[in-house]
Amino acid sequence: MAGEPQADCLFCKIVSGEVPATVVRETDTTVAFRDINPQAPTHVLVIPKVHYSDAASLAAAEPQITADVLREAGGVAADEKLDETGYRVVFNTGSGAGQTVFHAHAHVLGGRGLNWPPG
Ligand code: DGP
Repeated sequence: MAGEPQADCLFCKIVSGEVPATVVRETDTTVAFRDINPQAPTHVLVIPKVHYSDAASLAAAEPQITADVLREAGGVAADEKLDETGYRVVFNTGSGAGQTVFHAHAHVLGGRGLNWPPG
């Protein structure tokens, strides 16, 4: 059923605690944890606790939780003092755009110069 935990989903296992992660923030609806393969000095993933495969399907079904994810991304940036230097929030969507884990997640990247356009 939409939103329910998926047995084969890595990020659902992080939500449940079955797979460990370095959690930096948590709310009733979201978890933020450090990326295992950081691409910047700060690289944190913010995920909804409910399972949707990507940001667009999350937003269509759960607009409030989508807002929670974005608010928490801003909270991570503030915690990591990225507000002044700037940071990037990225939702890779689809394998052609580099999505490898099909549970919606925001990448929060900062702590170094970030080029535009991204590769
Ligand atoms: P994406 O490629 O946009 O689907 O991002 C998935 C990210 O998840 C990628 O940057 C690496 C990260 N990742 C993969 N496996 C793990 C894990 O077991 N723990 C943590 N903390 N991050 C993971």
